[in-house]
Amino acid sequence: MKNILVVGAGGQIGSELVPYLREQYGNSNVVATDIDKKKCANLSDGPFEQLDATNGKEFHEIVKKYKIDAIYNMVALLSATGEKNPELAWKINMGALENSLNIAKENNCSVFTPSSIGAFGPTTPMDNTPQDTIMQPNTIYGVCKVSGELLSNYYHSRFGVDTRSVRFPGIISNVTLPGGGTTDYAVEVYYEAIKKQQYTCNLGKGTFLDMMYMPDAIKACVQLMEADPTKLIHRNSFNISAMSFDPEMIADEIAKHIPEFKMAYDVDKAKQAIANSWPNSMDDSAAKEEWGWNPRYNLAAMTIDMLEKIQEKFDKGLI
Ligand code: AKB
Repeated sequence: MKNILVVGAGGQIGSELVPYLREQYGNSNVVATDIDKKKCANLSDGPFEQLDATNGKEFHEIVKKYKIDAIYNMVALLSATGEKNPELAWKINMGALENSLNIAKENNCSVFTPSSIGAFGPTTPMDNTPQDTIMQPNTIYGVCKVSGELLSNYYHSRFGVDTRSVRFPGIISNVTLPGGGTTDYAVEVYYEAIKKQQYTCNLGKGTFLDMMYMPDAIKACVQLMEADPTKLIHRNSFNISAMSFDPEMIADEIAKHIPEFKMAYDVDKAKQAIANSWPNSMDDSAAKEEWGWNPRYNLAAMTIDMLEKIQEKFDKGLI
């Protein structure tokens, strides 16, 4: 039986990854940690430790205490927030990763840490972006992601650490809101559609980006960590996608269920510049071939589920 540590458990992905891992491996085998205890209030059915992941000593003590075998490092300041404070973004994003890798090396743990479409930049081929291609991001978030991919590959080849990663697209969920990302509009639009039947989008028409529904994102993390290592040609990091759309397409899909829904536009220049530097759609055939990546949700199926779940919250007065 594996002992798993999730670092950054209170974030958008961590808050749904922990319950999924606890279902798979048992509550007591999955330790949740976050710098903010309040964000993990719903994870009280298993062990929790408050942890600033940039504090290597405390991080190491927790790994020892729970005899951890696998670390999921979900700590990150996202792309738009990162541009507001690049030094902090580097310190947090790289600090958490560096500690995860060093502690994994010393304690023989495997490490999952997400990369992102943000690892690509304006010189990357935009359509059907290849698995192995030019990566010259112009955001600090992207610089951290490329550095993280390289560092994780280095720890694998040099020290034999079992490092694995995916390049996540925008992740859409109805549980925890994202914060400070360029793709956040694709979550906010569903909440506003239920609450006000209208939404003002901060990215322009025609801005195509890869996206994914949270159940597929969670499945990807665990499926890759469980994959047969002999089948993995790549490690850090795999392109994965489930759909690619622009704001007009998501608005049209929502309008099929809420006919009065209207989308307006008020473009945020900083976010638009970031979105323009990212791929329109990625080629994820390497993930399909090497570990069986196979997403379940497309835009239509995700929209039905999102609207249903958010409507339930609205009816209960939770939002
Ligand atoms: C962001 O928009 O910063 C993230 C991402 C695509 O990595 N959602």
